[in-house]
Amino acid sequence: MIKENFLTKTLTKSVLSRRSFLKWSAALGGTAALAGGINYGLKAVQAAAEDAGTTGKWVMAACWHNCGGRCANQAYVVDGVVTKQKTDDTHPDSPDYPQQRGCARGKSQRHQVFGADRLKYPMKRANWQPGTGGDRSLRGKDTWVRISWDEALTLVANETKRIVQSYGNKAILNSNRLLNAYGGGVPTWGQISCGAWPEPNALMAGNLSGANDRLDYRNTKLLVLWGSNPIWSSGGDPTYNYLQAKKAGAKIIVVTPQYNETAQGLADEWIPVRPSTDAALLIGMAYYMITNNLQDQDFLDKYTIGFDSTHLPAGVYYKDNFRDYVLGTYDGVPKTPEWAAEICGTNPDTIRKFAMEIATTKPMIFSSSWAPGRTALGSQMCQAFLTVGWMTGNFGISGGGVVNIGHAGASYGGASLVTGGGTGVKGIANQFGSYSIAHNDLTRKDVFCIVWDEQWDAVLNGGFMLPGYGKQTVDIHMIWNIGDGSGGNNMNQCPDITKGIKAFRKVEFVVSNDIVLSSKSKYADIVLPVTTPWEKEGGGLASMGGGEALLFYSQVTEPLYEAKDENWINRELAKKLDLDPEVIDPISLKQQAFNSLAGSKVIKADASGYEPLLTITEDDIAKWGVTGKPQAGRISLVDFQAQGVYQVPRAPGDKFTYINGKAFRDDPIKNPVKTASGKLEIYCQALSDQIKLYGWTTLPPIPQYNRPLQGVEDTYTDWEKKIKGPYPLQLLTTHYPRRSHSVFDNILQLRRAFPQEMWINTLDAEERGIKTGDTVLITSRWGKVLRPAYVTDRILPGVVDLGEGAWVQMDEATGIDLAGATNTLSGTTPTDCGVQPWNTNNAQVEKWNGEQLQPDYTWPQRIPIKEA
Ligand SMILES: Nc1nc2c(c(=O)[nH]1)N[C@H]1C(S)=C(S)[C@@H](COP(=O)(O)OP(=O)(O)OC[C@H]3O[C@@H](n4cnc5c(=O)[nH]c(N)nc54)[C@H](O)[C@@H]3O)O[C@H]1N2
Ligand SMILES: Nc1nc2c(c(=O)[nH]1)N[C@H]1C(S)=C(S)[C@@H](COP(=O)(O)OP(=O)(O)OC[C@H]3O[C@@H](n4cnc5c(=O)[nH]c(N)nc54)[C@H](O)[C@@H]3O)O[C@H]1N2
Ligand SMILES: [Mo]
Repeated sequence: MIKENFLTKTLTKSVLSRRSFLKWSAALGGTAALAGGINYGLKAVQAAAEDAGTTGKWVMAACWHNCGGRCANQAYVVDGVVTKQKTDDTHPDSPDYPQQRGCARGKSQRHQVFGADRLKYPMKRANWQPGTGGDRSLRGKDTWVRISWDEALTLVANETKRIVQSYGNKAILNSNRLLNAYGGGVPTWGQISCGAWPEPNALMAGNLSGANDRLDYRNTKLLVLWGSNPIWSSGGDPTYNYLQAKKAGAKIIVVTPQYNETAQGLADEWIPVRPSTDAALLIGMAYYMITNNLQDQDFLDKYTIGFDSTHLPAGVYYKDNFRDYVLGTYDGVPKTPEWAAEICGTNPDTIRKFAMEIATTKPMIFSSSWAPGRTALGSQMCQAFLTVGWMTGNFGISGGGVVNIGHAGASYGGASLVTGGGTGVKGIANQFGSYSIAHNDLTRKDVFCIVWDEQWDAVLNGGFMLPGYGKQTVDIHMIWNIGDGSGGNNMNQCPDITKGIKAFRKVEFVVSNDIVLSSKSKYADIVLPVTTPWEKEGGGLASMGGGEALLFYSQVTEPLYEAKDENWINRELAKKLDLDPEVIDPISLKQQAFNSLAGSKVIKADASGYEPLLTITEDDIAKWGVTGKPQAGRISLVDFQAQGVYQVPRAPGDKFTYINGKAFRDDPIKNPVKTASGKLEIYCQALSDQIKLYGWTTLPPIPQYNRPLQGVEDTYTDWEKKIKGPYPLQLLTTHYPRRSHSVFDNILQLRRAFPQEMWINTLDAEERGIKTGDTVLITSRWGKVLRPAYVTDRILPGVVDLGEGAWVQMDEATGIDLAGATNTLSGTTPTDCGVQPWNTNNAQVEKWNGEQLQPDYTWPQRIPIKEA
């Protein structure tokens, strides 16, 4: 499949001039053996290096992707190439003082950095023309032409100038530091990750929905992990920390639509629930608690508002309280476990037993991940979850907690014990501002940005909705996918890839920087190859272990091929755009790394404050070749660099032990929660107002279950009579161990270890004549994908699951994505405060009678093919 590719030329022209490559080339029998890439087999390179008697060295290396872990990743470097990897062995492992161990992805990093499919040169699309874009329909299927950096940057600068002069900065979608200085581009935003959680966390709980210290988890009797799968999706130590709680006697319950790896490997009990129906399950539990008087009424009375008619905020109609909604006092619908079961699918007896258990086991940790909030009307899940948790009174106490935890899972909980300093580089603001994923102030006047669900419609049709300000128009002519670091992959990771491809093919110019031809780059006109953190001068710092440890990673190898760092790209583009390069790129990477080191702080032994982490001498400064002042700290810079990790020693009961919300629990008058009322708000007017202000959906101030768009009800044409519709299944898109989002999906070893398969229940499979391994067609209202099936009883009937992040491989003739990128199936229906409801979707699955898919580890890699 792979014809002549750039790689052959790479090795003969530029890279082979380097000493080490010459050596391997000789050892491997000349360039022919290398035609498959320098990772033609890293094993071969390794063998060659060993044969040649070369000795390498271990260095601490970066693992920079968005999985939530920042684990210790060490690389064995032989002449600039990494031949093997290992993880944290900087100190012996123990539960109190754990190693920061990496996963299969981190340990595959060398296959990414040295992969045959690395972007090697600046390239332009063969049929691209400045001014018009040439034949734009060829984006994504054109051939590529290698060009020089000077040509590439001149073309990018000229197109940017032309588009800004012709249409203004609002004609550019996305921005970065450099473009911000040139007037900016229209930013995109959304609650892509934490779902609906930030607003309920802020407005109901005053952001006191965090976790206790990991060591305190050992004091709990019951740990509920709602919508969580840390074994797959909490990189680093969280699962290990949960395991310590279990060893200390905690019972663990997992509540998810699938019997996931965590339910299997860690939990004592699994409680199944249909996706997007958690609010119903929780309200059914509340009914059992209330009717059996199991709620912690003293806690509710003292610390919360809105639970019953006598504890409502002033002016609120007495009927609008949670208790009466649950009992059905005024609407005539008691929210019994049977009522809940019809929606959420959980057995009513299980609901009762579960409610009894959480209400009567103290202390208990009631913890949810973000996944159940990444749903349509997701806030109602968050409202119900916090409320039912608070009904048990497990707040602000040792061994307890009502917790929403992101992808870090159980870790430190409190403020970081050791932190890196700043780089010294000041940000350059975009004139269009942006909403962030967190709780936003919608009265700001300086914002013009597009929610991710509406970006492709905005490009195609010119319209989108700006929260707080209503319908807006925009006329986009260019997509700016040059990021300052991992800039995101808007083509692959945003809703509706089919529409995304049309949008990319509409504009006059698309530019991208990247390390591989990821989906956003494949559909670009010009791609700029960037260095990975393994190739960057000076190295850098990463916070690990929930802020208990700091990692220093070194430069592993010289920049590969013609890859350049983002700072250099910004600087050179600045010159061509008549901007001052010193403003754009004021501090060298090495100086930036040094500044962060010098500013690193560690908590004092008595926990009274922070002190400098590093002792730095004149000699160090001279060796680094940077400017700086000597300073005294806890350990020497040289030791830190050699060790790669500084971790604060911990032991149960130490001075750093953190209990979330303790001050409020101890004295609610003196230490009110940062909410409108100063209490935990079961009735939260601010939340309801905020959701309404965003403009997409509405929810009442108290937790209720309301029917979401594309929820379980919409799998039926008639929900009352239970007549199934054209999309009779619910589709989950979980975070999958093969990848960090789209990153690593190109690694063949990971493809082989974790196949991109669709989970389907045995009953649903039998009905369709599907067996494990069969190719199936998955269809949603938004698109179609092909994938092999995994038939299992580990997922609820009526639910299917596909891991998110596979690199879309659109078959243009049929419109079917062969790779199974879940965003071919996810639609553009923003909800709540700008949430992308990934886990609320309907699908149909059928056996595919066409050609069966070959395993994707046998597919050709995305290596740019030279123009014919
Ligand atoms: N390997 C890997 N790890 C990752 C990432 C990755 O891409 N790969 N990404 C990282 C990032 S950025 C994030 S945000 C986190 C996400 O981490 P989480 O928010 O925890 O999301 P998931 O891991 O997708 O889902 C966790 C579990 O929730 C269940 N679930 C899904 N929908 C629902 C629902 O409606 N109700 C209930 N009760 N359960 C539901 C799923 O079946 C799954 O078992 O993962 C991080 N970790
Ligand atoms: N259907 C569905 N979609 C989802 C989700 C879901 O659950 N379901 N989850 C959502 C979540 S939680 C998140 S956080 C988002 C993540 O969405 P994104 O942040 O958009 O996804 P990534 O794949 O991490 O994008 C990283 C990009 O940076 C590039 N890159 C990697 N290393 C470097 C580097 O060193 N320098 C530069 N310049 N580029 C680099 C990669 O090639 C890739 O294109 O996805 C969301 N999308
Ligand atoms: Mo995320």
